[in-house]
Amino acid sequence: MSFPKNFVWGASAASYQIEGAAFEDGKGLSVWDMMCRWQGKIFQGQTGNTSCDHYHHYLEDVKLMGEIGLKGYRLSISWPRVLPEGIGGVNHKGLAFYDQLVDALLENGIAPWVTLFHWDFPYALFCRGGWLNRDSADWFAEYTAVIVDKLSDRVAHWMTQNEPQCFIGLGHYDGCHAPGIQLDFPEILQATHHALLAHGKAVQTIRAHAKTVPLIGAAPVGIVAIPVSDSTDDIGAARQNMFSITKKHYWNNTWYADPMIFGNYPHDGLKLFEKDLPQIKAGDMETICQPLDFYGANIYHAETVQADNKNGYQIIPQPDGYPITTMDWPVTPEALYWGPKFFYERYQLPIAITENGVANMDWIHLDGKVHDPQRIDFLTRYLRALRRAVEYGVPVLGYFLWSIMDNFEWSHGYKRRFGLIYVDYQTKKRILKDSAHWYRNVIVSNGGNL
Ligand code: GCO
Repeated sequence: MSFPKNFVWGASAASYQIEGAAFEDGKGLSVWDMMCRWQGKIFQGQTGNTSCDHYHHYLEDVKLMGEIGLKGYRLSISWPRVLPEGIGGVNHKGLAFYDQLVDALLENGIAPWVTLFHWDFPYALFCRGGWLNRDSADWFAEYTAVIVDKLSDRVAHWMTQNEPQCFIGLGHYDGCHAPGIQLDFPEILQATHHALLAHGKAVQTIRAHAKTVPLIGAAPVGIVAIPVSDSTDDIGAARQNMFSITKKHYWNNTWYADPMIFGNYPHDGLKLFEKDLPQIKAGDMETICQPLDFYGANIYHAETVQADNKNGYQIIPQPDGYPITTMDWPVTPEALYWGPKFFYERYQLPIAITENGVANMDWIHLDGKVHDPQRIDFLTRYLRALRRAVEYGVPVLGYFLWSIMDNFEWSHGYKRRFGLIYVDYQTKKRILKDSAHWYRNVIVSNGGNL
C-alpha cells in the first residue's frame, strides 16, 4: 500500500506572508502591519506591505499551482481585509478577493483548504484587548460567519487557527512576533483560553452556516519526538515527551489539543501551572471541545529522545555537523513518521500535514533557473517517512508543502526562502524552482516516484 488514491497533494501559504496590498481596497490594519513599522523587529526593516503582491497576481499564481498539478491549496484569510475593524462593517472588496481566489482555484481543479486565522489579527481589536479580552471568542465567531456565508458553497475544508503556540507565545510572551508584547504567564494562559474558546465557537459557526458538509480541523504546531531506537522503552519515551508538559512555558502539544479534542486541560499542565490558571467559566470546556474531522499538524523537525530511568526520557543532542536548514532547524525526516503516528494514536483523528518544507539558499543560477537539489532531497526523505506512516495504517488525508512560493517569513523578512516558486520581490517575477517540477512528478505518480 502507498498513498491513498484520493490523497491531497497540496501546498500552503498565509495571507500576510504573500498578499501585499496592505493598505488597499479598504483593508484594515493588522497587528503585523503595525509590527513592521516597529524598528528593529524585522530583518532589515522589511515589511509585508507588498510582499509577493499575490493580491494582484493571484490569477498567475493559481495558474502556476495548476501547472504544478496541486490537488489542494491551503490559504488563509486576512481578517482585517474582510472586516477592517475586526467586527461590524464588511469590506466587500476584500471579501470579493477571496471569493475570486476560490473560483480560480476550483477552475484549476484545486481544492481550497481555508485557514481562518493565520496571525493577521485586526489592530482595532488588539486595541480593545486582543486575545486577553474574553469577547475575542465572539469577535472570531462573527468573522467566521462572514467567511463561511460567502465561501462555503465551494469550500469544504476549514482550519480555525494556525499555531496558537506561536501567535500567543511568540506574539505575547517572547514578543518577537506581532503584536510584539510581553505578558506574564497567567495572562498568556488567559489569552490561550480565549483563543481556544474562539476555536470552539468558530467550529460551531462553521457547522451552523456551512452550505456544503464541512470538514474541520485546526493547524497547531506539531511538536514531535523521534525515539532513538525502535525499543519499546524509547518509543514510550518519545511518546511521553510529545504529550507531557514539564516546563512553565507555552511550547507543548497538549495544552492546546487536549481541550479541543478531550474537553479538558492536561493534568500535568494543570498541576504545573496551578498558580497561573485562567478563569474558566462553566460551559467553556464544552464550547472548546467540538467534534473535529481531522488533526492538522505543521511539522518541520523533531527532537531525538531516549528512555531514561530517572525522568522517563532524555533528549539526545544532534552530533556536531548534523545537517540543518537556513532556519537552523535539524533535518529529521522521521518526524513525518512518528509525528502522524503518535498524534493519531492519541487523538484518533485522520491526520493532515498542514505544513512541511525547508528554507534553502535559493537564487537564480547563471542559466536563469533556480536549482534547489537540497529541497528535493529533503522532501523526498520526509515524504518517504510519511509513506511509512501511511503504510503502518495512519489515515493521512493530505500533505501541504510549505510553501507554494517564497514569502515574508515573519521576523526573518525575506531572508528565508521556503517556496516551490521563486519570487523576485523587486519585479514580482515568478520562476518555478526545480523542486516545483519534481513535485509535479510526485503528484502525477501519487508518490510513486519517491
Ligand atoms: C509557522 C507558520 C508559517 C511559517 C512556516 C515557516 O509555522 O510559523 O505557520 O507561517 O512561515 O512555518 O517558518
